[in-house]
Amino acid sequence: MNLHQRTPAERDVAQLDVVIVGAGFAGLYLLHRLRGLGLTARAYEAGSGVGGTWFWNRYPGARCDVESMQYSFSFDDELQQSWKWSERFAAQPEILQYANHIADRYDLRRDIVFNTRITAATFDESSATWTVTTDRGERVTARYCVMATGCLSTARLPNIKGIASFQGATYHTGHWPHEGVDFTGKTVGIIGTGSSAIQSIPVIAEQAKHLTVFQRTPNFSIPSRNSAMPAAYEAEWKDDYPTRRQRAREETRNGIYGDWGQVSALEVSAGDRRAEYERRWTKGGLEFMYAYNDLGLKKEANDTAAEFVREKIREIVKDPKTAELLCPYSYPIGTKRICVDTNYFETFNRDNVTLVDIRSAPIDEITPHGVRTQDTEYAFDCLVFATGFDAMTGTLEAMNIRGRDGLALRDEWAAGPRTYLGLTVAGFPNMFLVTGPGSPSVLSNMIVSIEQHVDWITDCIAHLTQSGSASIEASRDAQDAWVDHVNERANATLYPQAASWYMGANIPGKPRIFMPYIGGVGNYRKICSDIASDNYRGFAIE
Ligand code: N01
Repeated sequence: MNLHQRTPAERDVAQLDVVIVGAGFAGLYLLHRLRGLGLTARAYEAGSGVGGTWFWNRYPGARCDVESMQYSFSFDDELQQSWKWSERFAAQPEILQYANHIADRYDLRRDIVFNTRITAATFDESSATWTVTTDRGERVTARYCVMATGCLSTARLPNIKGIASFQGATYHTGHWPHEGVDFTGKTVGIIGTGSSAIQSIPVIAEQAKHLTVFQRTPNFSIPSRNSAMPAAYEAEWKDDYPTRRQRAREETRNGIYGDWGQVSALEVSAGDRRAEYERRWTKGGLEFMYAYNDLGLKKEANDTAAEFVREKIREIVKDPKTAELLCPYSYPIGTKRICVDTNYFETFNRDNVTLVDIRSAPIDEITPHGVRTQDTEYAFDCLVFATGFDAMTGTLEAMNIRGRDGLALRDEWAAGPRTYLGLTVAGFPNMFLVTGPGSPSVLSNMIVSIEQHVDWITDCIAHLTQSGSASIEASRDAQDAWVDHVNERANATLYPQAASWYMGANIPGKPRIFMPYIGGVGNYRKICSDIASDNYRGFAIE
């Protein structure tokens, strides 16, 4: 039955076991697992289709920087054996096709309400239930509420004077028009040089009459060396899937099976180190950063990798002044999300591409016709904002989430997010977060982390259902201890040295807290399992 065919009154009284916010990969898998438990669940999705991040981020060049053989579900062997990826790194349309395949294969759409945004969620203590409210004025009540809202789902426009006055077309990479954009013959300005910009700049440059890139902070990027999926490589993976998936889940820092170096960058000779970086640069992809085990920990070790990449930039980019502007110096490599590209630095050798350094001459204003920096005025037909997201907390805080005693999540997190395991929040019984702050989430292969969280949450709900319990809530003490542990692990690394979105530094006024858990997915999985096995240590169950 199509849920929208029900009358408002029928919808108002609907009682579910679980209400899910979001139908990206997390919401889809959760719905599938909950159905398997015989529970009633429904997902609400703001978009008109499934796929979450891959539904919204349709900018030119969008693709995943985790290899396709690994950026995919492992819970169903038939699925992973039968699905065929066409490229080593899948592009957005193919990943979206995969999300749609998941929805169809497991018949999930009948329990997803599309084009509907959850605006509020309120816990009622007397019944231990959540009531969520939609932007269509519907309310639905459920025992449990799971926020499968993604980590990068609130796109952010910069607070630049005059932004609304621009008379040409404007686009945000995270909200790209579904029909695509034809930049042929256009003069285009793009603001931002993060992962989204680094992927889209080479593709837009091929189309546009002229592309001007406004860069505030240069980024480290590694070539992907993407290719059509080699048949032998696919077969090797499919033959060995159980072992590789298990190792990715249990033994790695980030849920990616790969060539992890076991020694310090400082233990080997300069020549050997150079050869190793060269080998990894030639192979392409994120594995460059796995070369040594202390690149994220020791500045001296990190400097060796950073300088190698800067040398590559100087080699690739012909104009020495442009090359130098593209070289990052202000943070250790990897402490802002490392980028993976196809022809990014090469694109600055094109005659129709100009790099503008807005660190030395900031943007003063967006005008009706373009952009005015402190020293120059630029005219454009189109402006692209590749300016990122209010990451990890933005989507949750945009909803009016109220727990015990009317407590608002926004207020609880005013000084930064506080969670127990990144899965739950004290004061918010029966609410779960998938890949929330305080879990490995954005530092990991998201699908590995999503599967782990969804499995943990469904096991927990099964346990509560079987034991006849009505509610589960993290204790403040357990939460405080977890937050301390998350901070302690982060502070032992170089990561807090970067003004990154991991730190909330891209949003004026956002507390500077390193939000994800950097203790590693293998280690984290074990902690979560041990806590569940120990009768849900740190939780009150009633
Ligand atoms: O966003 P970002 P993104 N004036 O926040 C600049 C994932 N992802 O969408 O660094 C001028 O990284 C800002 O400058 P600065 C991935 O996890 C994955 O690119 O703050 N500039 C920066 O250059 C990634 O990390 C994939 O100085 C302004 C840029 O805008 C995350 O999504 C692909 C500005 C924002 O970069 C976010 O990436 C794409 C202002 N007022 C994304 N405000 C893959 O899997 C911001 N900027 C490959």
